[in-house]
Amino acid sequence: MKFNTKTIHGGQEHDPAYGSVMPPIYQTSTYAQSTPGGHKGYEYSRTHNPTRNALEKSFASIENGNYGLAFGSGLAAIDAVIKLLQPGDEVVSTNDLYGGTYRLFTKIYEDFGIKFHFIGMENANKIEEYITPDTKLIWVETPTNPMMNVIDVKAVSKIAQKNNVLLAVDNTFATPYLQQPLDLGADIVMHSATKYLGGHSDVVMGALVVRDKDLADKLYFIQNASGAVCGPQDSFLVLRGIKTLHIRMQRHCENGRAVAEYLASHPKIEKVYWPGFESHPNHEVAKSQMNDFGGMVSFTTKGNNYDEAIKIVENLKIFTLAESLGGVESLAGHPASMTHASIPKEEREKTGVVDSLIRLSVGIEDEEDLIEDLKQAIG
Ligand code: P1T
Repeated sequence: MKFNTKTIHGGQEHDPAYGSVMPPIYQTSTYAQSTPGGHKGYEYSRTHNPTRNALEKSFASIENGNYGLAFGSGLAAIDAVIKLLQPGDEVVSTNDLYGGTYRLFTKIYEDFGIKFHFIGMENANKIEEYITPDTKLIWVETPTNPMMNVIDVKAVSKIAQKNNVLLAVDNTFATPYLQQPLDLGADIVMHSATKYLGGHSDVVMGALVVRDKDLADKLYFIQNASGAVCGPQDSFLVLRGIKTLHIRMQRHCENGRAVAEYLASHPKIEKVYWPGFESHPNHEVAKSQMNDFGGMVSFTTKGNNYDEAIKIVENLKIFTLAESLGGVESLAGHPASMTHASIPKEEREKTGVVDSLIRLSVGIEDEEDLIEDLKQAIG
């Protein structure tokens, strides 16, 4: 099955009870048993729920994996991955990543004795310098949030395999429409399904997909034992969202390109971060591992003035000033004061998250309206 068919049919069966084409929302916490253990495969909805299972199969299908897991948020999915580790273990992570992921790693898991090394991974060979006998996981976000750096997943996976270390890739920005990290050698794919997979800014959810049965069993154990699962209504909404992922992504990419090119031509703009530009330092890697360049675009203004950046995001009328990304509607954010405020100023500035940086999640509205909006807001 090809990708565009998988988004609609991947892992899905018509409901056995009445043949409903969409899986029913099994809004139940528990299931009747005829005798202790005498049930139809479902005991309790933290462990299994038919609507969630349908979604988990869809996750596995679109990411070319064998096992999918759905969680109550993207961070809950990341949390489950880190729970594979033990005190004393080490993780090598991209240094430019979602602020909440950084906060989870440094403010929760460092206290449990896990050591994190945050490094730029644009040159994958640099990772080896940080690998010790205690390294158990490499954590990659690509493209990174919000600087749009692109990491060569195939090159990183070779290093991971050579050193017997798990490789997890946060595929939230790209989605499987643009890149499929398991095919590039990753062991775990993670999503904030809140974003493009859901696609309509109406759900908070996380996803993991793996191929290996042992790894899947460990993660299913953690999912059930820790309990950060999503509910059946939200599972239904994301399953519905995935059915249009390919056509939404196509338009996100077209509009992303138009917005990036417009911004690059604007005299007040200092720099535009979008991997589709030939001048982007990782453009060749992006071209080889992604099918297109996505709808996320970040930029800075000349003079790097905090107040000016705030004024621009306040002036926007079609772009909504809001956290999050990946919905049909365009959103704008100011990472330094919003999504990445939990990263200390000197740390975030090292990766380029400066005061004037604005991040756009370019939606699927009419391209001309989006450009007009940016024109009037930037002035
Ligand atoms: O918000 P949640 O569903 O828990 O997902 C966390 C997360 C993980 N990984 C990436 C790359 C993300 O972008 C996010 C969430 N990001 C935002 C809310 C944001 O505005 O960047």
